Order: sequence, then C-alpha cells, then structure tokens
Amino acid sequence: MKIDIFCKVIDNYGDIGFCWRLARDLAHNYNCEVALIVNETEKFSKLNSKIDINSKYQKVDNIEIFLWNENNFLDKTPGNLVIESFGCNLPSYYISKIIEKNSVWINIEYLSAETWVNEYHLKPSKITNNYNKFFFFPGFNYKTGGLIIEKNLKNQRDDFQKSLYLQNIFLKSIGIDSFFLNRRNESIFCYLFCYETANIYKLIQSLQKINKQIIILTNKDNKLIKIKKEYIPSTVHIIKIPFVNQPDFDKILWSMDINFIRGEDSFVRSILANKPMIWHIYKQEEDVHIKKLKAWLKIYNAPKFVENIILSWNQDEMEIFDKNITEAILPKNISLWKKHAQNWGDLQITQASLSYKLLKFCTTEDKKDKIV
Ligand code: TRH
Repeated sequence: MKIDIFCKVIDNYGDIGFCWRLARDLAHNYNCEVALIVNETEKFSKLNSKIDINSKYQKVDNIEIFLWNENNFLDKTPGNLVIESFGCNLPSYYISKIIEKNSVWINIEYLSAETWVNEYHLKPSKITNNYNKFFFFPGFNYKTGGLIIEKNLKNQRDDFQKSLYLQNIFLKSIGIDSFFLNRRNESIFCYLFCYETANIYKLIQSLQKINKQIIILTNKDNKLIKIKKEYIPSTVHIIKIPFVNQPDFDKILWSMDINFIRGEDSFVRSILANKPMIWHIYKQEEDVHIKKLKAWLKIYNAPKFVENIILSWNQDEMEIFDKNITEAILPKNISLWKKHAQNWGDLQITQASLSYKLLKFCTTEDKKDKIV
C-alpha cells in the first residue's frame, strides 16, 4: 500500500516524533511504500541523524521525505491512504487530488484517555457529497486506534532488559562513566525529559532525601544542566546526555529505574518500557491537560502514592511530591510501583498496534458509506 503522512512541526518534537515512528513502522513492518511530507527538517534531524536538513527530497530508511513548503507545489500523486497528522491542514490542490484518486483520508488526532475518544474514533466528516475524511484516535483500549507497537518491540526490549552487559555498553556509548555503571545496584538511575515549568530545584531536594545515590540523565537543554554545582546535593549526580535517535531513546527508557517523561510519544514509549515513570503532560489552556492527565490516571489505576507523585509533579505541589516520592522509594513500595508499571506495560503491548488498525480500516469495505 502507498501511504502519505503529512506532518507539521509546530514546536517541540512530538509531531515529527510520532509521524516518523509511524512511517518507520508502516514501511518496515507492513511493507508499505511511505512518503513523509514534513514542513521542517532541523528538529527531525535530531530524531534521525541521517536526515539532511538542506534537502527538499530525500530517501532515508526506505522512506521518501518531501519538504513541505506552503509556497511549493507538491508534485506527487496521493497514496492509497493519506494521513493528516493532528489536523495539520492539507493544501487545497492536494485535497482535490485525494478526492480525484479516491484515497482513504485519515486525520490522526492527539492521544487521550478521555472516554469520549471511544465514541469519536473513526467518525467520518463529510468533505463532499460522497467523500469522507475519518478521524482516528490513538488510545489505550480496543475501541480506539491503539498505540504504535512494533512487532519486534517486546522481544527487543526483553532481551535488552535481561542483559546488564548490553545496557552498560549502551549507556557508556552515550557518555555514562563506568564509575556510575559499576554502582548500579546502589543507585537509582533516572532519565529526565520534562518541560521548562517543572520544578527541578525542588525535585533534586526531594531526591536527596532518598538514601541512595541518584543518577539523573538529561539533555543539554534541560535547565538542570545549568544549576550551579554548590546547589546540587552530594548524592545527586547530573549527567548530560546527547539527543539520541529514536531507537536509542527506547534503550534509555529501558535501562532506567525511573523515567521522568513528557509529551505523548515519549510518554507512550515509557509505558512500553515497563518501568516506573512520572509523566509531565504538555500544558494546555484552561487546564485541559489536567483533565486529560486525570482521565489517564483513572485507567492507569496505580498505587495512590504513584498517582500523587504524577499529579503533584504536574501541578507544582512539591510538598505532596516530596512526601510521596520518599514513600515510593521504600523497598516495599518501589517493588509495588515496578510491578504496576510492568503489568500496565504488558497490558498495552498486547493491544493490536495502531499501524495494524489503520491498515485494517483502510481495507474494510463499509467506510465510504459512513456519513455523519
Ligand atoms: O517534544 P514533546 O514535548 O512534544 C509535545 C507533545 O507531542 C504535545 O502533544 C505537542 O502538542 C507539543 O509537543 C507541541 O514530547 P513527545 O511527544 O514525547 O516527543 C518527543 C519525541 O522526541 C519522541 O518521539 C521521542 C523523541 N526523542 C528522541 O528520539 N531522542 C531523544 O533524545 C529525545 C529527548 C526525544
């Protein structure tokens, strides 16, 4: 099947992160011919170092990549399936070509655990009298479009997690010193990927109360990197790591004791890493994000202290965070937390993958008749 994926990078890495992951999954695991049409290449190049930021057309990992510029005519025949990601508004001349070719046109929406998603998944929107565009919602249950779960993900993850040797080689390759790697048993390794608004000063104060060495891996643009040495407790070690390609990003998450994670795509990957995680959700106006967060916490159904940690991290209620993180790290609680993360990750990984559901929908007969 020939597939076009349109992606507009607005800010951050979430849009291109999701689209690139989807493109790779469809091309490599379902033999589809995929074209990714994207409006910028600089952020993109951080997720895949093979991307040439100056190129208007390139083929990377067997995926065609077109630079999408509003002023440039996209000289391309639409695929059998055209994916508009996150309502990124396709050019009108291309819409005409889609209708003419009678391609299936799907808009993939943002991830949410809210219950209305179950109802709106695959709802059509009438474009012309006999032509529909469909809304596809990723999600956490069978009524939704699911999550991107590559066919070999579980095996790759399990093999990697079973081998401390493989993990240490990898961690060394991204700059972690053997000094820390040799003390993994006595330490807590955390990965920190959060928004500017996160109260990282209070975070390190809380973490120092834990009676262990805390190793925090984070990227150079995290403000934690800029904190003066004298403000960092002696048991907390902050290690700057590079921005890595997407497959290596998984390996970071698979290797940690706790992942502080943000956005959507990395949030999903941390769920699938089966490790304790603390989600920093993308902030939206009128606290819409808190509603979304609570909807997910409801289905996540974690021990209360985990729920409190995640809620307080997002609402800057650092006293609650402090009390709960120190409680969480007690041996009986940390094993509860680990078990929960594992069970929930296992539950999600057995879902049908988003790519599979997408392709299945495209080949069903009745979709053209669904009129709103
Ligand atoms: O970058 P984000 O904060 O993106 C966000 C959200 O998607 C949000 O919904 C959106 O509206 C907003 O941007 C504008 O977080 P997210 O979604 O987790 O995307 C990060 C991507 O970057 C993900 O695919 C993982 C990838 N990544 C790497 O591949 N390597 C790295 O080293 C890092 C740090 C990230």
